[in-house]
Parts: sequence; structure tokens; C-alpha cells
Amino acid sequence: MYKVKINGLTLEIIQGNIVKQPDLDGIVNAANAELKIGGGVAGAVHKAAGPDLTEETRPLAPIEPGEAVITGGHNLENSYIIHTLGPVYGKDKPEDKLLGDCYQNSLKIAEDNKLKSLGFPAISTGAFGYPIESAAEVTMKAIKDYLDKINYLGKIRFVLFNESDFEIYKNYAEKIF
Ligand code: AR6
Repeated sequence: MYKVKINGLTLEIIQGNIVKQPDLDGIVNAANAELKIGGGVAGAVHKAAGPDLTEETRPLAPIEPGEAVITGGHNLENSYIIHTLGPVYGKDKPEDKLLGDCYQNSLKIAEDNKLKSLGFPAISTGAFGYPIESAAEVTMKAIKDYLDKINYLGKIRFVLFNESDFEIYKNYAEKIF
């Protein structure tokens, strides 16, 4: 685990599963435009939350790359799920701006709903093909640029699925914070 304190905010980076973070108020789903069950994170989130989640997401879809919407957590222990659509690498442009928007729009919704803690997966770095090094850099910069707008959040946790991704996110966090 990597941890850094920035004023009142704790930033954590861990290796783990985004649907196994029961101490967080909310988690972020690397969603598809239709906000339906999918592979990767979207598969895990919908399976853990249960079928009522799809009832709640249906009227909110479709969403655009960079956009984020919020729902309840249903069968998850987290009260909220924020669903954001990452850019498909090589297709949705400019991809760095759109990926940064995913993080910043998710943080904005979290703040609007007064969440105290939020967990992120590495959006776009699976099925959507965003190279992990560039994604890590864009992600940490997007968080840094949003820090002065954060009032309620006391903890942001990045949950990386494997060890090499964890190391890369940690290295960029050390560089940028
Ligand atoms: N916890 C944490 N990280 C995970 C988990 C998990 N349970 N499962 C996968 N990852 P992806 P995307 C990592 O493909 O690239 C879906 O099918 C994974 O190793 O979930 O934004 C949707 O339906 C990778 O580093 O999201 C969309 O169509 C990262 O999470 C599309 O994939 C993101 O992988 C979205 O693609």
C-alpha cells in the first residue's frame, strides 16, 4: 500500500479488487456507454451489486466518454457507485483529456453527494486499451488539478488489479504529489 497525505486528503494506492472495499462510501465503475453488465470492472460491479443496479442505470444511459453518473450501491457494502465511461484508446480523442474528465467528473459527483471516501479502478486500461504508464500519469495529474475543489472527500483510493499496475501508479503518485 502507498499512502500520501495532502492537506486533509489521504491518497491511497493498493493492489486489490474494486468490489471488495467495504470501508469506502463509493466506488467508481469503469462502465460501458449503456451502463450494463460487461467484462472486467463493469462485470464485477454489476455481479456484486445485483440486478437492481441495471434497473437504476437504464434511464441514465447512454453516457459519453468522460461523463459520470451516480447510483446507489445496492448489494455492495458501498452506499454509492459512480459510473464513468473511459475513452477507447485510439478512437475517442483527445484521450488524455477524456480520461482526465472521467476522474474529475467522478470527483465532482462525489463532492456534490458529500461522499467522504471514494475508490477508483484504472479506467480505460483494460478492454479500452489505454497504455498503463500514460494512464497513470494522466490520472495523477487530473487528481492533482482537482485538489483545490475538494471539500468533503477525505480519502481517495486507487485499486489496481495486479502488482505491476500498482507499481506504475505508485511511481507516478510519488512523482506528482
Ligand atoms: N478490481 C479492480 N480492477 C479491475 C477489476 C477489479 N475487479 N477487474 C479488472 N480490473 P476494464 P476499461 C482492472 O476492462 O478498460 C468492460 O467490459 C483491469 O485489469 O474493466 O475502462 C465494460 O463493459 C484494468 O486495468 O475497463 C466496457 O465495455 C482496469 O481494471 C469496457 O470493459 C480497467 O479494465 C471498459 O473498459
